[in-house]
Amino acid sequence: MTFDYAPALESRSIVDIKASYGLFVDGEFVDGSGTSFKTINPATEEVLAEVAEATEADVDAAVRAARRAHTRVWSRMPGKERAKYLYRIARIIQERSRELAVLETIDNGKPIKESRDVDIPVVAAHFFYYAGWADKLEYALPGNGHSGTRSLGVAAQVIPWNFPLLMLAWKIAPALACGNTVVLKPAETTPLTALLFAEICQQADLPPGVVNIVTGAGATGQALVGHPDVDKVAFTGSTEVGKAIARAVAGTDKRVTLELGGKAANIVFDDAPLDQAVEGIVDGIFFNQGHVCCAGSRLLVQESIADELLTKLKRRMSTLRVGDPLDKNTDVGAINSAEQLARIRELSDIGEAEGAGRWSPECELPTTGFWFPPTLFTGVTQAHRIARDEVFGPVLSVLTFRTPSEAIEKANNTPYGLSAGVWTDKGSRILHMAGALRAGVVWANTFNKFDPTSPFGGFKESGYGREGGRHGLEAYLKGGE
Ligand code: TAP
Repeated sequence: MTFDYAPALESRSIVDIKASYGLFVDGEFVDGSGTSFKTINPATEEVLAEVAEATEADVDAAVRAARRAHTRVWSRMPGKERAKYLYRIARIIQERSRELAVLETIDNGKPIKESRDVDIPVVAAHFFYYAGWADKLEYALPGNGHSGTRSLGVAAQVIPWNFPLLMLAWKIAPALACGNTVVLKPAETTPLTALLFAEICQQADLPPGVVNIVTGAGATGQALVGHPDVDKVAFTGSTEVGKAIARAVAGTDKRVTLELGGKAANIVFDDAPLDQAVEGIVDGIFFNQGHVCCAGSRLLVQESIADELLTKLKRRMSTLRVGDPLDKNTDVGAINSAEQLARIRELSDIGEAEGAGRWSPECELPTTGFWFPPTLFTGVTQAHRIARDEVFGPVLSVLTFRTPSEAIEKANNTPYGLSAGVWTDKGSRILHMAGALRAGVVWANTFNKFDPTSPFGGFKESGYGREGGRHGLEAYLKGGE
């Protein structure tokens, strides 16, 4: 699904952003009982809207609505009927994809060509995929001819700002297919597409209370995951907050899945197709400004080809266009927030102070908004902070290795274990590396490929549980993992 986008200003006018938004509870938009916060366009710092900050009482009302909807309607509905709603939502997402893409780009800062060609089509694909599962999870109840679900009940879902609508789809589509109802909290800096999704639920006539959206900051998320009447907590975000959530639910019978941070190695062997590898490296770290949990933020390159690869990589980086996210030619958009920009700057300055060589192509950054150029660090050692900490920005650390076992040792030398990439001509080496790398996803001669049929998730401090594919259903079913 591609569209020819008109110039930025015209694109901006195709979305109707309201001055203020309430919460979506029990099928309606309602005022919150607390204060509100502003969401801004990170590319311009323009205030987009005032959004309700859900209090504990608001969260409680949303959880109650979800419980009622689960008990009275959704868990009793035959799977084939639930599927119809999911298919309807998927089709409306396709129909309104242009509006969703523009809104995502305005609220998040990501290039329109990414929200248009990746985020929104994959969101629709998730709803189509899980719609197909809804009638395959039933079991027959003895005697009465009706079927039942193995649903858990009410799912509390908390998501980050880097793929706002896609993370929502990863959470809501499997939960609903399995017969659960949800209360979802989007990130504070990117609430708008979740609120537009609430409108889509109304348009699809989804029964009230099946999906509830509570906006707010960390305290709202805390109230939601801590609510005594939620059965399942699904969190995507930082390892730090993930650990706090695991502590908060310890000792309860809430089921939990955590999708957390990463520090992926993208490993290039001397027999790799180098031009293809350069494209994969660029996509691995500069896609979505590097705000990607599975970003290939550590490039491990075999020593004998390091100079040649770096020359090609710098040449390719020099062609990246940084700027207006609504311009369809833009490759690297705005950093999502002033806080995230400060973190990227701090870690990059530490990298330089610790002795790594810093390089960025010449590029003129806009004077308003939050921007950081595509950046490369060479001469990085494993002791450097930029090789260890998740930067979550367009910053690549380059390390070298001589042997496959050294590559494996370096790649695994991280508390994270979400993803990795391997570039080589040898099939046997791909299989060997895939077995040896402690990462939930290992891409071979490609990077950042997402599909609803594939499970995604981490080892170690990258969390536990899987989203996507058949595996993604288990987290929402009784008798699952
Ligand atoms: P976080 O700061 O952890 O925030 C994630 C969500 O949790 C936000 O909605 C946040 O609200 C909320 N939150 C904050 N404190 C909370 C608390 N004590 N209890 C409950 N909820 C709380 O992460 P982020 O900065 O938005 O996202 C970046 C991180 O997410 C990176 O580490 C990245 O690797 C990770 N991530 C992982 C994946 C997967 S699939 N593994 C995918 C995307 C991102 P606020 O918006 O108000 O902070």
